[in-house]
Amino acid sequence: MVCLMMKSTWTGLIAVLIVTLAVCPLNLQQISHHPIFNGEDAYTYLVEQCDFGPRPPGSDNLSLCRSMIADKLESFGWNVSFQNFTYKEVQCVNIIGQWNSQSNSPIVLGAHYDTRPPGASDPGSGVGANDGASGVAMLLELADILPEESRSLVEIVLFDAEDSGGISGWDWIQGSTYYVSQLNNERRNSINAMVLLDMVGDINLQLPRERSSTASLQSHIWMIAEELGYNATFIDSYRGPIIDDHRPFLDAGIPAVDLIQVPFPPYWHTLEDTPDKCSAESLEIVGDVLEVFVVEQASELSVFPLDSPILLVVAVIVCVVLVILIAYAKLKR
Ligand code: 1BN
Ligand code: ZN
Repeated sequence: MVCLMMKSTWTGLIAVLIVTLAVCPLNLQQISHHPIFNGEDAYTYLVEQCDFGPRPPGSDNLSLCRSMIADKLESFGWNVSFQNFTYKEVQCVNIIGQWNSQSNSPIVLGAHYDTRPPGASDPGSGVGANDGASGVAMLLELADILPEESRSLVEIVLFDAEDSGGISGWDWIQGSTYYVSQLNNERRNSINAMVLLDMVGDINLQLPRERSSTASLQSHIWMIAEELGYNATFIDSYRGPIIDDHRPFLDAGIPAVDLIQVPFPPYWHTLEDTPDKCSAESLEIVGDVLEVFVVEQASELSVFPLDSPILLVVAVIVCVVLVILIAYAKLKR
C-alpha cells in the first residue's frame, strides 16, 4: 500500500513537473531576461542629434533633427506620425512612434527632443547633449533592441517645446501638455504607465526618486535597478518635485515616473551641455532597466496566468496536495 501511495505520488509529481516545464519556458525567459541595450549605440544617437546644433522650437535645426529621428524609428520598423500644434505662433511638433498604429499601448515612453534657447537669465542649453539628446538617444536604442513581442506594448513620444520656460512669455512642457489634451477617455484609461527620460546621460549619473512620480511605478523601476546591481545610479532618496513632461500625465490620472538627474549638473542650461559630459555607460544602465521593465510588463500582461511566479508556486502546491489526497484515498480502499 505504501508502495502504491509512493508510486501515485511520484507519478503525480512527475506529471506536475512535465506540465510546469511545458508551460514555463516563456515565464522563465521573461523573469531572467538579460538586457541587450547597447550604450555605445545610444551614445552615437546622442552625438548625431548634437551635430545639428541647438534645436529650439520652430528652428530648422529641430526640423532636421526630427526627420533624422523619424527615419531611424521607421528603419527599426516603427510607424511614425507627427502631432502638430501651435504655441505662441510657433509651429511645434511631437513625434509619435507606434509599433501597431491600431493598438492602445499601455506603456508610454517619453523624452523631449527640443533644446532650450538663449534667454535673459541663461544662455540656453546649446546642443543639449544631456538636456534633450540623452532621453531621445535612449528611446531610439530601445526602439531598435526591444524584443518584437513587447513592442506593441509601447508608444514612444518625443515632445517638442519642453524647455523654453520663462523665455519670451513661454511656459514649460508644452508638447506633453498638448499630447495629453488630445487623449480621449478610452486612450487615457488604457495607459498603465508613462516613463519620462530627461537628463539620463551624465557621466556621473545619479537618479533620485522624483517626488511627484507615482510611488508604485517608481518602486517597480527601482526594484529592477537593484536586481541589475544599479543602485549606485538609481539612488534611494527623494528630490523634487520637478516640473517636467510627466506632469500632464499625472494631472490626467495616468501613473507616471520622471527619471531625471537631480540636483541638476553645473552645466545645466549652459553652452557646456555637450556630449563629453555624457557617457555610453550611463545610457546603458538606464536603458537596461527600461528594457527589463518593458519585457516584464509584457510577461505580466500575458494571457497565461501562470506567468506570475507566485501563482505558479500555488498551482504546484495544489497539485502536490491533490496527488497526496488521491494516494491516501487509494490506500484506504
Ligand atoms: C528639465 C530639463 N526641465 C528643464 N530642463 C524642467 C524644469 C523646469 C526643471 C523648471 C526645473 C525648473
Ligand atoms: Zn532644460
